[in-house]
Amino acid sequence: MRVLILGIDGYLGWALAQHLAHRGHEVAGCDNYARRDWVAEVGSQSATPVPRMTERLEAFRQHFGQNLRFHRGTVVDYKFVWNLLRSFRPEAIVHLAEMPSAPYSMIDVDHCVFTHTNNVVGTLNVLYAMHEVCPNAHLVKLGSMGEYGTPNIDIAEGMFEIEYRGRRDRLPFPRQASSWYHQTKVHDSNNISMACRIWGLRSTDVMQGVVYGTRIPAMPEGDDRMLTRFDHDQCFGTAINRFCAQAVTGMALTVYGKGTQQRGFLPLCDSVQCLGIAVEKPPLASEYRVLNQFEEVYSIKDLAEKVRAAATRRGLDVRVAFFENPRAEAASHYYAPDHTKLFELGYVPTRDMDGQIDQMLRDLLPHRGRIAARVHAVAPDIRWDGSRRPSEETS
Ligand code: USQ
Repeated sequence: MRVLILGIDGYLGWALAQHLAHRGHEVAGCDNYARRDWVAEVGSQSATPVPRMTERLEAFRQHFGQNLRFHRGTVVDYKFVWNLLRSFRPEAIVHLAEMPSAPYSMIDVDHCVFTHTNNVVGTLNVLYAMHEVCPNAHLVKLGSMGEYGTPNIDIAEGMFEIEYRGRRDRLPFPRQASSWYHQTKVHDSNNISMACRIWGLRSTDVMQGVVYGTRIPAMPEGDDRMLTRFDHDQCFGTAINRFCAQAVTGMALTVYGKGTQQRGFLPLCDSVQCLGIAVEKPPLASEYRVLNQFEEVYSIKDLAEKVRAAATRRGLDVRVAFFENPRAEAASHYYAPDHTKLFELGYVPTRDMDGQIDQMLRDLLPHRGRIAARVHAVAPDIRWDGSRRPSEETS
């Protein structure tokens, strides 16, 4: 299948390109290198060195025997998107070209508005270009489990049956985001669902949990050019990844609040597995399909303990520290999201979090100097109330 990855230079994009090529798909991609710039803006760098794109493409050709067609550009430019679709004629488009960080979107009004413009306008451009150029292609769009928030009832997989004043319907499950970033994903979901309704486009909106990990099976061993980026700063590093980076540099693990908040997590290898399944098993025309994508639900405190235990087994001395929570999020809450549709489509979870954490520690140890060099970007000081002051350690 011809698959176009928007945002191919990022954490998921570069890994997904390898997974899809390994499965025999013809892959093309675009990127404007924004992720490299945003991470530099917040004073950090990827723990794993990220080569120039020309080097990445050469390595890709050597390992997968195909030339990855790469185009530099932004999805916020409509002409660029239109031309890209016209020249590659994708059968599936995986849209990862969004600003992915909740804290970055909360810095100030400029970062909030930028996140909205980049994410919402980019997705609208993709929808319009698909409508005009390739209406039968399938859009796989990366959404977020954070769109749903933490309601006090089970979370449905996209749509749910509801009875109100004696009448029944199947409606979108309520979205209650808690960051401007997550809110852009809510807007995207609404826009994509409408495009399917009025134009007959087909789309899978993937409500993805928090991803962690350094490797996927398709990634060739022993060639660092094929590694994907790995961020650990307060904006672009996700919880477990940050904890592992902190562990290898001897920093205390930064648990926010009491760490009793719960989220759904999944390893990078399962993230790309699920996106691949979505690509290979498209929905019907006009269908707006929602998949909740995570492996298991954990509290942040339990995850920090898991990382600490894994680091101890590797002879590292690690402490778990609790910081006042810079975010506005429920500390204790009910959390029971459905996630069955991917299993019905053939998803086989890896279920090896301890192994994945150990692999991360092994991959990060050679790069501990790069992480330590950006240690100032790790401590949280972006607060959801708009102030910018470092979170105090509470214990
Ligand atoms: N957290 C800590 N300490 C840290 C970092 C995070 O306790 O050092 C806590 C946060 O307070 C939060 C949880 O861990 O409760 C998850 O935070 P995160 O930064 O790992 O993830 P989040 O901001 O929710 O966003 C990430 C990705 C985003 C994706 C989302 C999926 O950056 O692109 O959409 O995970 S989900 O969380 O399911 O919405």
